[in-house]
Amino acid sequence: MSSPDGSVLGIGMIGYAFMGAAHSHAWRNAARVFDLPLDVRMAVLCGRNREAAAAAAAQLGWESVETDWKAVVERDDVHLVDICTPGSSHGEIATAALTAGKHVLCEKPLANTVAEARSMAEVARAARASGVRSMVGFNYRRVPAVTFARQLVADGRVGEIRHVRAQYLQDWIVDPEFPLVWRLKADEAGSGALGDIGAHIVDLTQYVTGQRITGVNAVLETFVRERPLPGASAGLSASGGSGEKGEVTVDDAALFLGRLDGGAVATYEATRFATGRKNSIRVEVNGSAGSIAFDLERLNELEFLDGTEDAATQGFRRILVTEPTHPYLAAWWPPGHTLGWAETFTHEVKDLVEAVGAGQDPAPSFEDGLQVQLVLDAVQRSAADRGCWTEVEAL
Ligand code: SOE
Repeated sequence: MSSPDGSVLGIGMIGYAFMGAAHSHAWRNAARVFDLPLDVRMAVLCGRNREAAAAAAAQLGWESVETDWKAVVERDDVHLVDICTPGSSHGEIATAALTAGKHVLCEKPLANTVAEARSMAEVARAARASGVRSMVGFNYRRVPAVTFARQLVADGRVGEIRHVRAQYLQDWIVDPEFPLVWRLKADEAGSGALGDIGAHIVDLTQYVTGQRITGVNAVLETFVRERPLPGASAGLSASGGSGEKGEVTVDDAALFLGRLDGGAVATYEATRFATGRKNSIRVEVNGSAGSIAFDLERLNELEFLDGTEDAATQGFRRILVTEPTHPYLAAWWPPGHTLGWAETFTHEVKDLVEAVGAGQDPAPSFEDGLQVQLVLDAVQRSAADRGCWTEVEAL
């Protein structure tokens, strides 16, 4: 809900590492760029270590600190809970928050298992009946060029979609001495590259094409099966601790073929072992009337080929997606003054606050998060079955 007079939306954020910092940037800036219907207050940041959480709150702009997430959910000045913790705690926190009547923004993937995601989607559905909103944080939908690509597809500019090609490539664990951080442990992260970054390209491609994956043939690989146990605080650029080793229980790379329900065929590659590729997302869609291609390293651009043009002069054109008529851009800078990665979260917050203010359901919903989880589950089942064709369970 919001404050008693309906004008203030108090935010409580649980977790404050990489994603927490990105979300904080968005909560700080969204109302300064966009004309939001509610007055966003960064009420409280929550972390288990009071001293570290207080330092983070001061740096990131939060008014107060809690060390127990249950206290955040109970606070009267918190109307929306933003979950930036490992996947293993998403279900418990989101369920408690929604049941207490707080709107929820939950980082992706929605959960670690289909069962958890299903239960979260059910709780969200029940909460929705009393005006309580929920959203999953698939931020790459909110790159203006990606949102624009969806519009082009919906307007029929690429025709009937034949091929979807998607890659999410990182390299932060190429070094076998990189420690066993939580993202490499199945009990905390659910899966590895598959859930962490594969989930993004599943959502992104389904969003752009408007089609859903119906089945997959998959391969998962874990190249480095043991890693040094980490020191006290370990993020994406962590170093090893005691010298002792532990088992890596997630995939390092996930590759799969898929069929989409509108007739397209697709290839997906998500890996943390693409040496030299830091955070590279590339998506291409080929249709009967044209093609589009997106590259996150050039996120202000969209490549578009109009196959209906004269063949002699036809070719991919590079559209600079900075015009006021492009998604989100009217509120930003004059044309040509480009945006960055962090703004995807600002757009996420803008869309969420607008939906809450309008009494509408934001997207992607927890059902959308569950549907992505069902795709991840089919990938895991296929890989465990030597890559056999595996249908995605229905919602
Ligand atoms: C780590 O791989 C990570 O922080 C992901 O968890 C994010 O979702 C992605 O956007 C950047 O990389």
